[in-house]
Amino acid sequence: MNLSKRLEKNCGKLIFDCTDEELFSGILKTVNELKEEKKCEEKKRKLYYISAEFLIGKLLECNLINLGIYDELKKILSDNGKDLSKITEVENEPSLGNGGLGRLAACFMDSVASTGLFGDGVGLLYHFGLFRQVFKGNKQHEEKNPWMDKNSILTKTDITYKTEFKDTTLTSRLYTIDVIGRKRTNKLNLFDVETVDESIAEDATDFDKTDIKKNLTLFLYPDDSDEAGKRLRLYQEYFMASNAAQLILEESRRRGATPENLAEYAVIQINDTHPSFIIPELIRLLCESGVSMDNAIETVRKMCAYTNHTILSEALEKWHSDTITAIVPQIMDIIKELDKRVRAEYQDESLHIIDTNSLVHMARMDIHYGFSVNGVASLHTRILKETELNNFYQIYPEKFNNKTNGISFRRWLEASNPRLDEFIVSLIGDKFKNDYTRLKDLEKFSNDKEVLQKLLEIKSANKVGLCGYINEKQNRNINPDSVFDVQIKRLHEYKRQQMNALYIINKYLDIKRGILPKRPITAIFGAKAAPAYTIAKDIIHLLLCLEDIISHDEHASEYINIFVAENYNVSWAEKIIPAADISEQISLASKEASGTGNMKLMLNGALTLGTHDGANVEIHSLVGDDNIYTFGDSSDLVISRYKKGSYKPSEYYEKDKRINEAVEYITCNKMMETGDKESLKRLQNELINKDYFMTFPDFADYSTTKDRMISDYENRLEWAEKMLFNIANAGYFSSDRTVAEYNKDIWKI
Ligand code: 26Q
Repeated sequence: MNLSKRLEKNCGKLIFDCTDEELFSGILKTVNELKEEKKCEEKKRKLYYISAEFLIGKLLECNLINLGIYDELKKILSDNGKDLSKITEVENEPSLGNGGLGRLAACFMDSVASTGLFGDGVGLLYHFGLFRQVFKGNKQHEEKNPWMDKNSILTKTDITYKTEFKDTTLTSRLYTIDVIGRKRTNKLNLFDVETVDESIAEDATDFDKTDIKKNLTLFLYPDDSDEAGKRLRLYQEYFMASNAAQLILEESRRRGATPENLAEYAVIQINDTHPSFIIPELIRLLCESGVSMDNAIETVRKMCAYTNHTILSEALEKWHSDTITAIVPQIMDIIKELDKRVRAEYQDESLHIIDTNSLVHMARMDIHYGFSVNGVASLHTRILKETELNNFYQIYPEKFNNKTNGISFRRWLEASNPRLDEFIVSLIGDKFKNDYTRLKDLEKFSNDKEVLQKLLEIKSANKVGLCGYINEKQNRNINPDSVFDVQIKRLHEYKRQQMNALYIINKYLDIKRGILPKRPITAIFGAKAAPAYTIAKDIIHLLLCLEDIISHDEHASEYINIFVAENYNVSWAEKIIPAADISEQISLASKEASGTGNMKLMLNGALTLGTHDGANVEIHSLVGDDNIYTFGDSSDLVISRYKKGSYKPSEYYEKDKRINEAVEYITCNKMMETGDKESLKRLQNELINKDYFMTFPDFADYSTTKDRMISDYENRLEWAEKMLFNIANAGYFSSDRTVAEYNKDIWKI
């Protein structure tokens, strides 16, 4: 049946007569039929990617692309006076992730299916996901974020399991989402609690955190949380691990595995330590089925691989053994046994799973009882080996490996920037879609003025598009001819949005003094702060107050503006990234494990303004000195400065005029009238007396580098050439490459 007929059948009437909502359901049905025709046969060995987060974003558009029917459908719709981009708007965005780690899992699922590997994701079905951010009184407020509706992409299965806790036994139900890749269809398996009760959620933070039966899968935890929430997080983690373990055992058994040869049938990638209870849980279940403890441990060790995503030591997960005992005693027994075996071999305290304060170090368990440990960018892996996990590297050098992160080019080029995608295809054909490093072929156009001009035109068109979207969503008028300077990522002090804010204050004050930039600048931010992270919320408040003041300053706002996107999410990213000129990647060196927004922006022709951190280092070596703007202290210097403990921000504040002026502004009269005095004073005090993430030492270099960048922007053709080199060298960051490396070195499926 041809596509147009099929769609009409699925809508139950003529396309011309359908509303966007009706078309959305009809297209969803059509996708479901077509994906059945794609091969998804089972193989012997299967990957299970277990993650507490899958930040998948809206799915329809990418599914159409991967099924190869996007262009045809778009044409059919427009012949009937319908706009596909309006129809895809109908879909709710599932908010099943916090940020980078969750989005990475989603890109990996796309690449696993698109490169034809047999592998599923396993996680939790959060009814409200991460909170929705709303701005009121220049502050962030959190609301719950329902996303499941009748048009849901979820399939309810009849698979249910039991999970035992000390005080209750829960019944789970498995829901699946199809991961429709280029080459095959895999599944995202999300477990829910049968008894969950959405009505107990008053709002995004206020609900009865003790009623586990009703609340376990209501919310995704923000990456920093209060005490009451922490216990619930433990329930979530064990529930996820226990269900994943039961699913893996059942599916493997069905494919012919026995408890003895299980490791030939399944390999598990543990996405950070959140799913780490899978290790003791699998051991426990194998023992229950009659395998000896020794054999169970050896089997599980051959199955599990751990990815580390952070070097912030405060972010490494630890659970008090009393808490684990109180909630899942059967798991604490296994962890004690695992710890005992470590102790028998190593005296060094720092290698033990359970420390002297009875804290269980999840990463240590993963390293001892898994076969692989990987970092997510080369600098990050080096730091893990040399400092953070050096003691483990000494005893298990063979387990350590690097897997530099990547992104799905289907979503972050083809779907979100069709203008650029089409232009690239017109220049070098579409073979690069099988091997994205072939984007390198674009370099031969680096002196072609027509090509460079066209790149600038595409960027302008995308900027105009973003301005329209911003106007529609937040009723702000942005000048599309201004430089779009973009910082979009979770709000965290180490990512240093505050440094960007200080720069903006300096510029604003310069403008008021009559020092005008050649071209207007628009600083675009998108960031959610964890609800319990006070300073992060203070920084959001600072940004919103500045946005408020500057936008009401008729003269200055001709030259500089701030725009903060409300409820920044994947959909926002898809609009902002194609329109960005400058990519702010300004974390304190050594703190950002990798970053993936940096890769998306590079691919879309934004130039990086970045520190020597995370994957910025790799971007730098790919594009060369001429095509990136780097600044700031090296990670080695930063690490040694921490060791010495000698950093005094007040010295910079007193000596450096620009820093002094910007920091003073935070509590000037105008700001005090506009914002919350307590919040602004607290932030100012934090900067002057603590500045834990060392913004001041990097500030002067940041400012001059950014000034140089903005002045270089005026040489439009040279800038376009730099854009071209960035796009041409972004191929390395395809997640198809990343998962191929995981498969070659770790999964072997
Ligand atoms: C932990 C305990 C309790 C509640 C929440 C958490 C929690 C949740 C999420 C801790 C951490 C996270 C998220 C971490 C994260 O997103 N890390 C990012 O991972 C990206 C993918 O590898 C990297 O590119 C980023 O550099 C890294 O910050």
